[in-house]
Amino acid sequence: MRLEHVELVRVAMPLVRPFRTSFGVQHTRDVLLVHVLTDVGEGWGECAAHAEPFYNEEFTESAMIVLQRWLVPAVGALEDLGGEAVGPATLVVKGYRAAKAGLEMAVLDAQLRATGMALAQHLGGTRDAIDVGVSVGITPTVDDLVEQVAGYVADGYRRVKLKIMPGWDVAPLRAVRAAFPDLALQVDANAGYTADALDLLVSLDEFRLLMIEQPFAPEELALHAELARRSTTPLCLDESILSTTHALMALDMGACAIVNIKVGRVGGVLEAVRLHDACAARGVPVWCGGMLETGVGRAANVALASLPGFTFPADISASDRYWQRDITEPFVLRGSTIAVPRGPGLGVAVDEGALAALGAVRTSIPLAFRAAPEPPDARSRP
Ligand code: OSB
Ligand code: MG
Repeated sequence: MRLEHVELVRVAMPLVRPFRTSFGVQHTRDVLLVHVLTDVGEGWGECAAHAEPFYNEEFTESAMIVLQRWLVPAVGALEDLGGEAVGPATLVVKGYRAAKAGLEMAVLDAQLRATGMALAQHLGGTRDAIDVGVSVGITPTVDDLVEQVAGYVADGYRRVKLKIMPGWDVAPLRAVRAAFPDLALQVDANAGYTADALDLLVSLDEFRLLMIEQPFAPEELALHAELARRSTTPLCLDESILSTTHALMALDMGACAIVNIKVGRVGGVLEAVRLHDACAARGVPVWCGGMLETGVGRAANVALASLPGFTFPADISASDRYWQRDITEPFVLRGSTIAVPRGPGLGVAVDEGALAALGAVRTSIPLAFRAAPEPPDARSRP
């Protein structure tokens, strides 16, 4: 298989409600899709980078530049392309894991569509439906939060993650826990706290949380380990874990007991599977995180979460929790689960009409760097 053409498709997707975290608020998702045409057919991938470098260093426009200048040329030069070749071919580029993940996803989609195999099957998935939860942003008031949580519980979600930050932690948790005494509840701080909050974070033990996700900055592994020693609530890392190696280091240090695995944060679904396998070998539970993906990235997340080591509910909610109209067929909630697509590749079809209606901007990446075919040998001409 070889690349014949690549285009980047950027589309502003309005969220059904604003999503506020410790690093800011989003009203619209700046979505970047990677569309590859190969000699065996097309494929789609999604780059999970956000419009701003507030979750991590990457952002949509930086990802576009890196894809155009280095990642697509490196992969376009391969004659024997397959999903597993994308990581090695782009290793020379440091970071930009969401951009790499988007390109790898598109190549895998094309490859698997051509062979008729579903991504979940290719990755070693063992379930046909996955347990999912919902991630609830910071709201203007505690009453608004309780009302939103009630709506999601009524929809069928049985695990709720609340975003917290300094000044928005004990009071909202007390109110939600009082309203839903038995709800599976966890929190995510997106690195919003510093060492002076250790006592406060230990005090969250009273809310019987499933886990606390990433309270401190990504590099503060020792501080996470200190909190883990002092509190009974398990710690989970998100932003700190960029690869399997990072996860093993964090586990060795006692900095976490649970790992959030995100395709875009670790550089692609194949590294995500390696990370899953390494954690499974140590008996460490993992779960699949989300980055407000469209149906394209969501399909990859669902396939990944069908692997056996994903034991906590995923941050993969139904499409209608994010979008009025998704750009693929929507993922729907059945009970508290989402079905794993069975079709070839990602198993979803991109709705070109939806992309056009949303005013998607398409940028073609020329493959002109590729050597022109050898001219026929002059001596063999008549
Ligand atoms: O930290 O898990 C996170 C969304 C964007 C960036 C970071 C995070 C999130 C979420 C939402 O929590 C998960 C989802 O529903 O996609
Ligand atoms: Mg998180």
